Amino acid sequence: MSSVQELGDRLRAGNPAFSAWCGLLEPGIAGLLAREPFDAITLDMQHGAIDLATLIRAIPLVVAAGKPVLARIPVGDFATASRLLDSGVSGIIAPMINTVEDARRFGRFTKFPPLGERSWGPHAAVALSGLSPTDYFTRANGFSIALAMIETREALGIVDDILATPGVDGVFIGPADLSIALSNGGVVDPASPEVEKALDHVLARARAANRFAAVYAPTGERAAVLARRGFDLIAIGSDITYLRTGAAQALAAARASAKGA
Ligand code: 3PY
Ligand code: MG
Repeated sequence: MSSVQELGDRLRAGNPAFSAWCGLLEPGIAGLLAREPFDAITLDMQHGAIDLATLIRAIPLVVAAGKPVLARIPVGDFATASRLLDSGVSGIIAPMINTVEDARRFGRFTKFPPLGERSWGPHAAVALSGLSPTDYFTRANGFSIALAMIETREALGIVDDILATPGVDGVFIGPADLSIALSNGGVVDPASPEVEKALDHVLARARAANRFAAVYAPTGERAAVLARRGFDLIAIGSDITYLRTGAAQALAAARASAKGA
């Protein structure tokens, strides 16, 4: 089965799925990271430099490595969500879902009728999924995963309604923005006590609703902590942090051994 259809199964498998996070304007980075043992690759159009054409070019590279692609869309850009699904993305992460209407619009753009209002035109997705157009139409609502970001006080207050929205398959917590919101603009601290409490609350509500719970972790160490807490999907760091960490480690090792010689 093509990885285009597999994201939901990987999230339901019981082991937490770890995703790479890409924002640099080069599709080959996602293609290369897909060859590392990540469970999925996420490309970020909200804060990353990555544009629509670059993201669409990355999809076949990641699928060829047997991994599903997730994409974070810019705030409120639900039409782009449909377009990315048409290109073979398996999961959409929508930032700043702060009202029930935001959640409804998101669900409608990511699912075909009768559940939603996604328009027909998944030419690349049909090819990459290995399905006939008819089978793609029948199955896509089941394997295209829509994750609504919870990252404000408003979203926290309506998390049950967001989780109950038709077409929304789960939530994705943005702990950095949530920390800013919960400190009334005081601090960015993705592991603050207020955020920790909110993480537990949202995770419990997602479990009760039988929906996916996903979260962003700045480091692998933090991802391990969140995996033990029970999240289904954890996105780790970013391509820029992988580069910086790798560069810093290589240089530190070189300088240390040069001194020792
Ligand atoms: C946040 O932590 O606010 C995010 O959006 C994760 O990238
Ligand atoms: Mg955010």
